[in-house]
Amino acid sequence: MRRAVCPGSFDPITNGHLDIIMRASKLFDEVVVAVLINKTKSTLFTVDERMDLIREAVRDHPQAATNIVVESSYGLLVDFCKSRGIQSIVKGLRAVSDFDYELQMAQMNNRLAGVETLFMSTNPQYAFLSSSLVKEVARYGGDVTGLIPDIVLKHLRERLSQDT
Ligand code: COD
Repeated sequence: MRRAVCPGSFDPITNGHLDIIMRASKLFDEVVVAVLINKTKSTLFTVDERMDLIREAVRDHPQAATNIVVESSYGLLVDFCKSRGIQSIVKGLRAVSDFDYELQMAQMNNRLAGVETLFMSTNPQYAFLSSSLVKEVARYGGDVTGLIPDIVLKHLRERLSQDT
């Protein structure tokens, strides 16, 4: 079985993430979306909330795929890959600015465990998109409709209204 992981913080999932996940699901038998836990990073949504939002976003997608599973992991991504028999990591590349760090991580992950990283070019309509920018814009009242799945938009608005 060809299995790949799409790793990230997903705080929260954006349409840029979702586009990569859906495209990866057409290339692999199974795609595991892994929410990586970084205890030094504060997040707006808990790990469980982020996983639920990903599941709902995938379910609501017009091309909903049944070969996408969502899990969480703590520690090295390559250890997660080994424990699940995952041979490939799929990452989205937005711009040259992503490339340096992504290349470093890809080479380190290959050195650590022989896991391959495959890069997919972002859909141009989401090239400027990141979870942090979405949160910042939404926090100050900007409209992020169309940049994140509708279900995420609903939860983001609720969460930010509790924060103020
Ligand atoms: N379009 C396309 N792809 C996108 C977009 C977009 N608009 N936005 C993000 N992406 C893709 C990128 O590939 C990105 O890497 C991925 O989605 C996840 O994005 P984020 O922002 O949710 O997640 P990050 O960047 O915080 O995730 C970093 C990881 C958690 C993947 C990384 O830190 C990691 O692997 N951590 C585990 C610990 C580890 O193994 N460390 C050693 C690494 S060598």
